[in-house]
Amino acid sequence: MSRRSALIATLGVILLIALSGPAMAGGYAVVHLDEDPGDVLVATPWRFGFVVLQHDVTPNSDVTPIVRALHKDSGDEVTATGVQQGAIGHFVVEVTFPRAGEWKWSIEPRPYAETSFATLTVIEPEPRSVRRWPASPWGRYWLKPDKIIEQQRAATTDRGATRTVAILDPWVFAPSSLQVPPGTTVTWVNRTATIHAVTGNDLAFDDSGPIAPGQSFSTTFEQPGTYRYRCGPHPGMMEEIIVA
Ligand SMILES: [Cu+2]
Repeated sequence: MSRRSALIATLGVILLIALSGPAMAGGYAVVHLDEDPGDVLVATPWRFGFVVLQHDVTPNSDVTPIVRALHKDSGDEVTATGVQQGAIGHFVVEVTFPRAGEWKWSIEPRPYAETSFATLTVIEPEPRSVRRWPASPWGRYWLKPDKIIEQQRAATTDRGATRTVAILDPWVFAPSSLQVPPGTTVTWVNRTATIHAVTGNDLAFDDSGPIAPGQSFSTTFEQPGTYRYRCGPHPGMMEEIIVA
């Protein structure tokens, strides 16, 4: 009898260990887009494909992938459900954005947690009648668009400090809480052998896409506030950036 209860207790402990900590986060899936989004136009269906990989290794069709996009200015939400097509674990979906501007978006391969992607800029289609550049070849030298953008970028990031958050085993962000002045660029470096992602709870937070081992992701925090974030595929990894 005592031997049996000892056995039951042992089994119970094994079960508890199996269900707790990193093992529980072990059930995860990562979404990879077939290709980078490119130019996405407002009010125009955007059809694209993606692959769902269990533990970022094995293609898995046994999920319901929900695409969710939030317009950063208005908070408008668009959702769509992927349909399995082609190889195992491959899905296609069509999304139509009703507004131009920046959309924060992710794909949640239910029952697993989401993979977030870089903020998508949805653009207005260019009117055919308006010509962007003067017909004269000399106009190109006067109006070089790349230079204007570069100058604007330099002006907004010159003052910025840079800080690093390491992603370490056993799947943690270090430091867990980081306080920085406005204008700081924070870089997350994945020093583990597993894919991770930086997914902000706040609409103002520009998410990373999947960050492969050895890769990094940077974003600049302009506005004061507390920005909580998590790892999309492993939502148990959860930390914050305080901009003050
Ligand atoms: Cu992770």
